Amino acid sequence: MCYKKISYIEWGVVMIDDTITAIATAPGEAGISIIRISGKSSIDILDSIFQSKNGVSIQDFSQRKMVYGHIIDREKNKVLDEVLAVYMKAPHTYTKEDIVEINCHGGIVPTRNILELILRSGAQMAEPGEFTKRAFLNGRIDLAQAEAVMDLISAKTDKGFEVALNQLEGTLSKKVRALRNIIIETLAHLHVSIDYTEEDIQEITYPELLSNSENVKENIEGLLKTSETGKIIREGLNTVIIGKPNVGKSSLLNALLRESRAIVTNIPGTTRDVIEENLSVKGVPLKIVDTAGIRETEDLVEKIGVERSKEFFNKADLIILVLDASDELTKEDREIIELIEERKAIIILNKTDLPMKIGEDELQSLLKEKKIIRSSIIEEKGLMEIEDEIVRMVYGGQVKSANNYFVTNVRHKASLEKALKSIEEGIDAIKQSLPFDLLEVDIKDCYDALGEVTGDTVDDDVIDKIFANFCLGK
Ligand SMILES: Nc1nc2c(ncn2[C@@H]2O[C@H](COP(=O)(O)OP(=O)(O)OP(=O)(O)O)[C@@H](O)[C@H]2O)c(=O)[nH]1
Ligand SMILES: [Mg+2]
Repeated sequence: MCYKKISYIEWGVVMIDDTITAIATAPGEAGISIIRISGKSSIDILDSIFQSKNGVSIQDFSQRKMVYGHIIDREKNKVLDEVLAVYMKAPHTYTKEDIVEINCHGGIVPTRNILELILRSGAQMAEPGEFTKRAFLNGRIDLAQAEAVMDLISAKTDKGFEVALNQLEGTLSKKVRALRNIIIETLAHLHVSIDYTEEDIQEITYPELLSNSENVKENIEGLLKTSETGKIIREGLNTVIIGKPNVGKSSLLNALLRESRAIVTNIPGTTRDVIEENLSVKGVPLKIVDTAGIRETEDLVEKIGVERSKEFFNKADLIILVLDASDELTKEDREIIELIEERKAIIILNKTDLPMKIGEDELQSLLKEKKIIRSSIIEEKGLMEIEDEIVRMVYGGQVKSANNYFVTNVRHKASLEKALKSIEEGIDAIKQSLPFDLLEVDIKDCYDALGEVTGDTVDDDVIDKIFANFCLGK
């Protein structure tokens, strides 16, 4: 029995005829593994390989009920494993198709043997992300929601997970759809105005067009504004700790990490190369780099370290400059302060437990508007303020709890930028009172670009590319 893959479009719904299977859990030794089957034949396949304890067919049990039994290779008359199996009927399932899940013993042998048996029984091996792709093609979720599934799995921080979960629940999609609805109404009115000029129909006016389009434009800009934070939530904020030697840079890294990662000594030039670490500050993921103190040096190894520090400095999103309060401002400090003038930076005045020598007035005048945080890493003071400031820098002026959607995906960002460009061109055309059929093109382009986010207007090859990045069994 083999189910050939035939897809055809019927009433706008893609019907998929073949049944797919994959191991849904991570490979290797584990308590249990789960093998998934989805498609028309999944329940028949389970029936043909599963024997419940009392010999009753699985189909005589109600759906969504875990049934205890064994997987039997009937051809070889061999028991493959002791399992719990469940079936779920379409359409209220992950893929909107009939789904089977078999919980077997975790381990390479039982999972491989059961998977092989399912394949022999007529299922096809699923491609990466194919279960989620079916959920999309069968209309249960849109493309942005499908992408959120992958983000959920790969999220490294609580915040990343929370944002992905919101996206999965459709927060971003809803916002985009609302904008598309405004546009479609405008387009409809525009159409009528173009096609039925002779008749007694209220034509859309230029001021009306302008106000609708500007509303759309502002909303797209609002979404795009979240993308900088969105990128950080997804990929981490590139942060670099700089300062002259011996000010406490490595001590700060260790304090933020809450472990002794970098060597700390009172010898200037202790850190000779960059040290990279990932950490989460109140849910904000940071890719943080502790650098070799920047100074003129003849030591070759240290020289290379200083050069590498400068490279990291150049590409950082956020700079944490550490200064020593117990020392006077030096030429090195002044040079570094000059370097960060145009950059997003947090200034830390460390070693405040020692007698102050630094000229604070001069320092503040050099730093202009930049905020100075006092700390004594050794006495564990100021760390909370530093963490709060990092979070504040990331969210900018935005109140994070009020904003539960962020554009985290570069594909979405590109589509929104395209939509923005089209609506801006449309607005220009409206302002010049160009003919309706010319405006219509720009407004329609904006509508289509927004549709790319939710997958309403997107090419098949884009869809294939997106799902190819998923893991197998999802
Ligand atoms: N009194 C005092 N000493 C501190 C403080 N923070 C760090 N130190 C000490 O300052 C010295 C240098 O600290 P590090 O963290 O190694 O400094 P660094 O900036 O990484 O130094 P290099 O790697 O050499 O550039 C160590 O002896 C620390 O214990 C502080 O808040 N107060
Ligand atoms: Mg150091």
